[in-house]
Amino acid sequence: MKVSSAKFIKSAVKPEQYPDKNLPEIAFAGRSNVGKSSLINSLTGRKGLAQISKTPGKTRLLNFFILNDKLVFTDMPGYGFANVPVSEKSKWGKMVETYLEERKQLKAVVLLLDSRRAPNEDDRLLLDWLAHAEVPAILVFTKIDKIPKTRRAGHIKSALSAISEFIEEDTRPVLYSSLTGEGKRELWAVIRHVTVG
Ligand SMILES: Nc1nc2c(ncn2[C@@H]2O[C@H](COP(=O)(O)OP(=O)(O)O)[C@@H](O)[C@H]2O)c(=O)[nH]1
Ligand SMILES: [Mg+2]
Repeated sequence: MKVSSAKFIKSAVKPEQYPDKNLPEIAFAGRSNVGKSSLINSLTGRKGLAQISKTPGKTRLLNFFILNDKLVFTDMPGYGFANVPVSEKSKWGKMVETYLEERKQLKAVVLLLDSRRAPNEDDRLLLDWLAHAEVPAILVFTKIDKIPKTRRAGHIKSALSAISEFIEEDTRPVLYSSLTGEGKRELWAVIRHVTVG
């Protein structure tokens, strides 16, 4: 998609704070440092867009963006920080679970996984919530430029085996590099597919 405008709308925790736009919505989730901000910036061609989600006070919130006045992106807070207090974790859990269950216009969640690492318990928990809320997951392996082409298939296969109970057997994840732009057309095609109609 050609992004001619991309704007931050607002941050939210609770449903009454979500933007009241009735437009198709795609959310982005993943472990902290997985490359989420880089991917959102790469997809939209806006270097500073996801920086907004890093500003103090916004890092633990749902941050909503609108593209071309017709598609909403939700940047979900990154998970898996070391030393996060239990109370923070449960607040995060409640916010995320509520969003997944209540947001009617949410078409899919793009789950980012680091190509070099095995999915962990936090990734599995999110996949479990997605399944319960019946929200489709779009799997994206980030930082694929760090894996030589000859070793990619093996890496991806073993990563997928760690989450096999949550995915269809024929799942084809998108391999993405925010550095080179690899995977960008493919991910847009998947997003377009889930947001039409
Ligand atoms: N080589 C490579 N590095 C990446 C890629 N995406 C992100 N990074 C780096 O990974 C680090 C974390 O990225 P960031 O987008 O801030 O992750 P976030 O915490 O998930 O938002 C930064 O140093 C990025 O430059 C990628 O596709 N390839
Ligand atoms: Mg970020």
